Amino acid sequence: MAPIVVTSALPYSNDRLHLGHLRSTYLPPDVFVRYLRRKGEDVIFICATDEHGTPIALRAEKEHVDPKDITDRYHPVIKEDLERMGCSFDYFSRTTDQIHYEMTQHVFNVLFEKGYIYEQEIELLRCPKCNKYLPDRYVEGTCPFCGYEGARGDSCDSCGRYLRITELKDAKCAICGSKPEPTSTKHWFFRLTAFSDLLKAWLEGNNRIPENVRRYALQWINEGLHDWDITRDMRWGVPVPVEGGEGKVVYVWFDAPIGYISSTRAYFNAKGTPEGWKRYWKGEGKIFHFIGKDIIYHHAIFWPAMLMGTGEFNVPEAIIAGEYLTLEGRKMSKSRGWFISIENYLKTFEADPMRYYLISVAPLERDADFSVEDFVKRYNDELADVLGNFIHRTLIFLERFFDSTVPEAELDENDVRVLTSIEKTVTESDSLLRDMRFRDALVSVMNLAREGNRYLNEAAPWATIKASPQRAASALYTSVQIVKALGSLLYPFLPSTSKKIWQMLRIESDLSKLPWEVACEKLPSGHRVGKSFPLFKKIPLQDVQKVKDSLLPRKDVGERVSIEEFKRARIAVGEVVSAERIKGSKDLLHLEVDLGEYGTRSCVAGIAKYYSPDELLHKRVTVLMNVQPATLFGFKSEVMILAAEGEAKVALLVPDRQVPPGSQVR
Ligand code: B3M
Ligand code: ZN
Repeated sequence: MAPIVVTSALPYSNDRLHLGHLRSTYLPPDVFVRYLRRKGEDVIFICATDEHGTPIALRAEKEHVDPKDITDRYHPVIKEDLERMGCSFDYFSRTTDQIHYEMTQHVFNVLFEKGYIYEQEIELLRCPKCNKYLPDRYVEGTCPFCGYEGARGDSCDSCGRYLRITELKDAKCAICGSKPEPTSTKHWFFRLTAFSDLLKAWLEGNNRIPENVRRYALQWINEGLHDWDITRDMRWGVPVPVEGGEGKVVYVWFDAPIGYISSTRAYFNAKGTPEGWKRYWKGEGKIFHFIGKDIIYHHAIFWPAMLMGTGEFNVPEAIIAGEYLTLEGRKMSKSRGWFISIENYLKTFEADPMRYYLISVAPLERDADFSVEDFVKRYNDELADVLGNFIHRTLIFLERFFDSTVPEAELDENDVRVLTSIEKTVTESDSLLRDMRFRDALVSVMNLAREGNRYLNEAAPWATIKASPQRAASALYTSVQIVKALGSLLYPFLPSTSKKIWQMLRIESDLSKLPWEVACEKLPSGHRVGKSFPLFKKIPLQDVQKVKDSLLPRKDVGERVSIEEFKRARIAVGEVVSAERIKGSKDLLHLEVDLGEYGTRSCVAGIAKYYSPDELLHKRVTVLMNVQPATLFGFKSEVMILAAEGEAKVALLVPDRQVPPGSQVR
């Protein structure tokens, strides 16, 4: 059995995590690892906080604190959030640990000695006003590949490409906004170009690498790789360990993935077996990385090349990149406040319902959406009705008719058939989990609960208990075996629910250590089970709004205005009496608006893409009458027409009853 190390991407230690992170990077490997442990595999689950890099340094500079103060603040809360969600890391360290510095410098030195790292004078950017070099995120500008205007000095958030700082167009200093000046300085480069063929062969020859990762990575290789600048002129980071490197550190994306190894080492040091880590990273060891899709480049290109270059480590067995999660149909955005943090979610719910939702909503390689209504629906229909209700009914009837004791059974054909479906589910979920098809595996287990419900409804022990107590006994014997199987099989997905089921059944053994196949072992007749308690309390539909209020972010409405201030804006209903396109403009229409006692006013409106002149004629609309007038394309614009804008659509505000032109909005 080959040793397996599973990792989650290392979160930057300057922010708490949200549902998007959970979905792509933290829950799937946890499911995988919990399953592998039950299969008796020699597996470890490793993570750490990523504590270097310019975002942290930049923020420290703005807050006038040491970068370490910031990472000290976030490390414990990030770890706690993940642990409360059930992520069962064997070790969660930090890239500021001493051992990480040693490991990073070791890798640097080995690559340097092998000629894969070389020195070069290069042109970099320096801010004349701040009087310093501007590494990575200290510079903002336009992406030369996709034209995105918010690209940073090291990468483009829009197309996901890695950038060299001098490739950025219209560069600006992120601190003061000045135009930086090119200056020359000495840096170290990783000879990435030497690995094109090896990377290609590795990507093409490994069928455990999912298609999305392979496709992106091969596309980048085919576009041509560039050697990679792996040092920075700044103090925060791992010092460059070779001569002439004083005052420089290695780039955060060079040291961060090495954190996977150094955290493994820290784990074995803590266990008192410092050599133990080697088993996972060398020889037979297999490496699985779970990441978000925005960092495929770093994991499928840089990192394997670094590993290959050292000649000391294995290359990853698989890199699994979860696609995006949207929130209520809109892209999640940290900067716009549109996300649900783990911290906030856990104020209202336990971990398992979200684990269930995020794993079952869609396979990892597809985009998915979190919506509160869908969450409540699945919670009620699937967790409460299908799963909870089946278990509850089984235990209640056992209590009522058989004093909470598993009865003796005389199985008929139907009972046997149902019991066989336990074995079928055990085998099916086993192979799906091995293939990392987490959603399908969960669906398979939930189908067993569905089957249990159907069976119980048909067998109806509450109806047969009088006339045919043996039938009722066999039905409840069969049902409780399904309950037990569910308790066991749900463990990778819903660990605390599993534990509760075990408790209800009064099974003493530690689920995390039981073989996967334990689901097939029958609870013996005569075993006394405990009392049923609700696993998932149904959410009444009238409470959906409350759930929304507690989970969804509410954007700040901005500066408040007084009624008096608002009244200065004179808004009135008007009727469009003429409408025409403006020659030479795709966006503008010229309108004449009848405003009753205020007369007819001319208006230039940027709505030509959304409304035709015909549609507008005789429409009652609302306008701001006392806006500062302007002239556009030779037309006077005296009033401004009011419209709402959302999701690339524009809608005019119209009164919903007839009121005469000139009626004021107050
Ligand atoms: N710290 C977080 C990210 O870009 C970054 C991951 C490092 S993994 C070695 O999502
Ligand atoms: Zn500046």
